[in-house]
Amino acid sequence: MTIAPRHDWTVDEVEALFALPFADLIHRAQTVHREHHPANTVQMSTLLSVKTGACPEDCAYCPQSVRYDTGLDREALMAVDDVVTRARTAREAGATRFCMGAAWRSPKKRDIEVMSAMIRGVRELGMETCATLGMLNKEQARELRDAGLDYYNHNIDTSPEYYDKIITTRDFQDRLDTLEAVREAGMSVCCGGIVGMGETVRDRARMLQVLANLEQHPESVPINQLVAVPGTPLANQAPIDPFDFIRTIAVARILMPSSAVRLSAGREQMSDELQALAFLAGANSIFYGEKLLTTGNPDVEHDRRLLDRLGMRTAPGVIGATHA
Ligand code: SAM
Ligand code: DTB
Ligand code: SF4
Repeated sequence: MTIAPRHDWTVDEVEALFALPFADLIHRAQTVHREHHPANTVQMSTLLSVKTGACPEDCAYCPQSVRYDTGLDREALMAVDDVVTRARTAREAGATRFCMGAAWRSPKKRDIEVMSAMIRGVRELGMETCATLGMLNKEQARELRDAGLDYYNHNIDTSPEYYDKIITTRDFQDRLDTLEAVREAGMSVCCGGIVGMGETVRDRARMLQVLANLEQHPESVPINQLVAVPGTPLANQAPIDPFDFIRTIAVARILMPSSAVRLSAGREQMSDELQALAFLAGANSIFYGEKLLTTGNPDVEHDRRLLDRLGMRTAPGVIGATHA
């Protein structure tokens, strides 16, 4: 029997899921997964950083903040044609969604115009479109929607309680306001977070509780493992226990049964076996392509081989899922 998704989780209930014996948690997550999704199927998104570095925000994990010396070369907003060419290559490699990321606190008027042209160009290729451009107001969200943007990525990143240990240039409510603007415009929401930043299990539970208790679950929930980049304040952060990472995926799957749970940043640092466990725990989406935004990702041949070895196939994209 399929139980209707809940939006009233308490943090204690969520923490209790984290505390289950590992096998019990994975079994429960895989059971929920099969009730709501085709088994052995993974959705593939390719990322491109269309504007890189020099971001005024101070996110402690991010190599693109202007405040940290990470040796990253800044790049201005890319030309529309170049972005569309990259999207075509991603489509030919097998990606169904193309996600354009920009290191902005929030886009300016002219940025929205250029992004709109990019979105139109990518959508003409028959790909789903996603963008992550920082904070949006309602009007900006509507403009992007009108250009054909299917998904907007905007992560809450961590718990409300831990947020100011990671970012001081905005607050948690700013994130929620943008998510509301995206929803109101009628786009699909891609929203998740990062684990391995020194947060407690309760912080992880709170982060997932906030996502699960939104009026509507995000259609995509990226779970990133911190990529500890030299030069950032989190450069020397001790890595998370891999089983705790998998637990986070499993709890996300149980709380948000119909959402795509994306095994996101950090895959390059993971063994094939750990990634297989993540799929078993209910992950059914990945970032595909040799680069995330500025850091590495497994190469395409390796991922194809991994999916083959696991008997997994790729999911077709569904353009315009939430707006015609
Ligand atoms: N500037 C926009 C924003 O912050 O919303 C969009 C781009 S930002 C790079 C997108 C997301 O990438 C962040 O919210 C964070 O979750 C993730 N991210 C950035 N650096 C990361 C890192 N070193 N490890 C894991 N995830 C990271
Ligand atoms: C998300 O949750 N993870 C992606 C995407 N959304 C934009 C970004 C990961 C970035 C990892 C660090 C980098 O490559 O700069
Ligand atoms: Fe800027 Fe986004 Fe990086 Fe924060 S995560 S520093 S907002 S690019």
